Amino acid sequence: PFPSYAELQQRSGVCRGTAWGVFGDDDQLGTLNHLTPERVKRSIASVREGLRFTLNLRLDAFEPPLIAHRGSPEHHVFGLNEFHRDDRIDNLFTQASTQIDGLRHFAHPDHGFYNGFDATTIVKGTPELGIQNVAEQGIVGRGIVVDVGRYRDFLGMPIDQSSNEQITVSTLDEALEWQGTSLESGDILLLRFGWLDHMKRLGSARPALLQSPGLAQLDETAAWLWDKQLAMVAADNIALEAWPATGSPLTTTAEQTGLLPESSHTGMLHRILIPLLGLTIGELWDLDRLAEACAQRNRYDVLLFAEPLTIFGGVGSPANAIAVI
Ligand code: UVW
Repeated sequence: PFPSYAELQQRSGVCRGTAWGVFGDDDQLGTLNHLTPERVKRSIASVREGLRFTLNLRLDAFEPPLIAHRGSPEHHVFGLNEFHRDDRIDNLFTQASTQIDGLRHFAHPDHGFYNGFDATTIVKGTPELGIQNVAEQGIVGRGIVVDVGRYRDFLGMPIDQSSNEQITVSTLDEALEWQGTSLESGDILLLRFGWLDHMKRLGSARPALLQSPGLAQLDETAAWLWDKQLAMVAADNIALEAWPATGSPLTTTAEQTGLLPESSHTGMLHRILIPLLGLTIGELWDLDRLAEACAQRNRYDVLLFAEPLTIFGGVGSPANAIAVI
């Protein structure tokens, strides 16, 4: 039987609280292992009309960049003669726009990288936990859109998109129930908070200091995502979880003892989801048009494809995500 989140907390030794070894001692895919051939086959049932929705923003969607240290891509078009064109992109930060964050992205300060891979192997030119592992398989499965933003509008309590409101799992449960949708093992969760729509409307008027509503930095969030046996979770906001993080209960021992100074990563759910649970994350996914189509049809399941770039030893990648309904 598949271990529950509560059971993971009962494990002994270095594995306490982690999913290390659950998918195999050498596993490098984490929860993407839930995408079994049977589930991939079943996801085709979500295609009723053959309508395609790209979930990708432009690579240069944000100018100035959303996150200061992830600069803007510089696109060059050149030709060997006047009848020929090639192009090149310099300064491509793989996580500057619609992205997949792979299992290299975060280590837990107390425990390290997913499945115990040594930090010294997580460098350029090595394969460990690289995004090429995901690209070799491709991500294909049943996606479930959960339109949390629309649900909160319906309640007459719109999410404050300029805040870092913590969205709890009880809101996710309510939104699923409101939609009449239930999750199955192996689903890919597509969370629309409405934040990206808000950013699009603000355009260049967006504030320099970003805040974004998102998943609550609580242990119960990690438990919910794990126990639903989700293959992957993607959202239309900047970090999937609320940003900046306010999750002081998730502060690590390394920080409590002063070994690691507090930073913008302090309290982040990322530190549980990626290294401890092996969950691949999607951020800045443009779910607006898809969610509108889902609402019109009152149907929220989709066939989802996402194919990261085959970057050997890559941390993240543009998502290249498409939904078909
Ligand atoms: C943020 O930095 C806000 O999130 P991520 O590193 O996952 O893109």
